[in-house]
Amino acid sequence: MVATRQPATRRRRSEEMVDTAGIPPETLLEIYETMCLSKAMDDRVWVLAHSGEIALAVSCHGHEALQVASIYALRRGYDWMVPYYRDSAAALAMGLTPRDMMLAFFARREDSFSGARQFPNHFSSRTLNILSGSSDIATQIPHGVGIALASKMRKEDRVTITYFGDGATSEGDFHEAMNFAAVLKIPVIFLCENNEYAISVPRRKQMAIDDISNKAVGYGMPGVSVDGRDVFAVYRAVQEAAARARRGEGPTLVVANTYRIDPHTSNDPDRFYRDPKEITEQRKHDPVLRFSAFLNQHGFLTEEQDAAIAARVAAQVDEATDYARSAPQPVPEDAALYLYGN
Ligand SMILES: Cc1ncc(C[n+]2csc(CCOP(=O)(O)OP(=O)(O)O)c2C)c(N)n1
Repeated sequence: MVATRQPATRRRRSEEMVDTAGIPPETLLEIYETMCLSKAMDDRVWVLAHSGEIALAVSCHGHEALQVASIYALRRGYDWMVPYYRDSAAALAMGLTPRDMMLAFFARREDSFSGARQFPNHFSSRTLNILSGSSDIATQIPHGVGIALASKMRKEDRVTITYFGDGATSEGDFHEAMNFAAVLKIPVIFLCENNEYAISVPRRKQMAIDDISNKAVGYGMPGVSVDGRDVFAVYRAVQEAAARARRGEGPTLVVANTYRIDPHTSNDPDRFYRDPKEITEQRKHDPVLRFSAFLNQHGFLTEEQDAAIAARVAAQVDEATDYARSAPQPVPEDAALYLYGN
């Protein structure tokens, strides 16, 4: 995953003090591998969509650091994740597998999200605490607040994180959810993935403020704005928001600023609304390459380890693609399943 590799450091970890926000070395590698897996899945799914094998691809390229770091800052398997359609790296970090995802992309009978009923990129898992969502922008935000309210009423110390884009912060659902959560001190983290666009609408045409976290002020909750391409900045902000929520102090708005490198979806002709030079410039800040360079520079990742990760990731994506491609289609007799009570 390293494009222009820094020379591998010869220093041993124990000889230098590197601030990793308390994340142990083996977890750093796990985070990195999940980011690489997400990127490889996005690349594969993009090709499958353009070759007509699957209906649609939605890439989170540029969002990998913020999504994976935010999940690792929580208690996976215990806390709740309420995603939107761009959250595939976060879903992988929660424990979904490439096979789970490919079965849904190919709309196979075995698809565990919905038995091939959902729109692409609408991940869910009962066992991993990932809520199924709809495609309507921002509707998942009040759902996340509702789940977090249930945790509070049950006196559990579970936190819910709900994700959404910059465009979603213009929706009524966002405002109502923020207000309700702040008034009732609900243990929810609002994580805004600011990628500068809502399809073709740039952020400056969407809102008159520069820092989206200022929106928190109007509801009486803390709002923090961080570099969404920096694993550690996001990890710290979410960890603090989660601690606050578990202490009963209520919600936090975390805004992770990044850039959407790929078009909105595989059907989006983005050349009509943004300059390709802008994308070329932003690619230099690719969060996966940035994290790889950090790990390499500080002796957490050797070239051999990086090659092994790339091989594992490629094998997983190949296996998932082959499995889903040849998995059985849904059958007509199942069409009404999950729609009506029996
Ligand atoms: C209520 C609603 N309005 C419009 C749409 C069409 N739509 C789909 S994605 C999208 C842009 C959302 O942008 P943002 O929230 O910034 O997320 P991003 O896709 O950039 O990650 C819009 C307007 C929709 N799905 N739902």
